[in-house]
Amino acid sequence: MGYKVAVVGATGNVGREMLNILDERKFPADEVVALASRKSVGQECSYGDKTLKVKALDHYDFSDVDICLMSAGGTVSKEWSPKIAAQGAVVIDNSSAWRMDPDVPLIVPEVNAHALEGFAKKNIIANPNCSTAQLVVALKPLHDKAKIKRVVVATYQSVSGAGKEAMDELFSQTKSVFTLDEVTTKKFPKRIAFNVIPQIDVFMEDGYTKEEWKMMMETKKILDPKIKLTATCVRVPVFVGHSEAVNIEFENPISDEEAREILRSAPGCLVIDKREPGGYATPYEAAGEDATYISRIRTDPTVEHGIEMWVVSDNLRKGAALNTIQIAESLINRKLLQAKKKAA
Ligand code: 2RA
Repeated sequence: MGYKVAVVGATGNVGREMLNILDERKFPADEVVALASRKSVGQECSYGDKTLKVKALDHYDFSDVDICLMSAGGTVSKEWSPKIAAQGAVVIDNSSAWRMDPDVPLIVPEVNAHALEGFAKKNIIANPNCSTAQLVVALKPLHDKAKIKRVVVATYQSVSGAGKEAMDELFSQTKSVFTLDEVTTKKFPKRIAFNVIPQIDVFMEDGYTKEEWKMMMETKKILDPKIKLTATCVRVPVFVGHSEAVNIEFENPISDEEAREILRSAPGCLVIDKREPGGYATPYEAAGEDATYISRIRTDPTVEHGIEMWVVSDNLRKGAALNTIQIAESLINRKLLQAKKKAA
């Protein structure tokens, strides 16, 4: 017997990608339902060769749903995840609402699938922020080898991380530049076309942004609370794919050759690292793919044991939808989730 899966926020960038990936990976679902807020009811979403009509979240009975994939933002998740979980569906949430809750596991399956064991406390599992997910996939195998002390990361994040309207804004601003029309800004604090913006999410009291804080705190929760991390998160005019320049300081020796070999065989990682023009990954190649691409691996000679590298991934996939579905797959593979008996 297969599972009944609900996708909440099915009309958004990540929700649509979730439906694609469920189909691509032949997720063992007998039934998939697309849910969203009332204003999206009746819209259509593709799931393989089927078309799903969107239903309203607030009228839905979750009592026979096994897995609920949530991508409807923090406010909706705060209200709805506990209600859905109380009806016996395990909620895998893509928002930041539950990530730091000590009773909610924050999971990247290649890194800490073992932490899933605690999910039953709230019946909610959190998916990390996109920029954290790809980072920890690349850090974990190196941490196992040489123990990471400190990470300094600068991100180059695509506009799709900020949703569909943000993608539309990059498109329309770019068009306006060419047609000499006025460039109007709504979603971003400054113009994004032909520009970069050193702010993602709101400012915190200490001058970091919330996105930077999330990278710091989530890396500690997923990988190791002893790792010190500082980040500068930047929005760039790219539609899909986040890039990161990552500087890592280790406790123990590790050469760039060793790091490259370790990453070559690490789960979820794909090393593209020829030291020649174009011998590295860019978001253009990563978009639509599952892997976390790692390039420009080199020794940082300014510290005792340091490695510098470039990490790129599709933020809508590994950074969101794919990771969510991999979490569901891990629950099933670890026999932590049985399909409910459905009424005939
Ligand atoms: C962004 N990290 O790129 C966010 C999305 N979760 O804006």
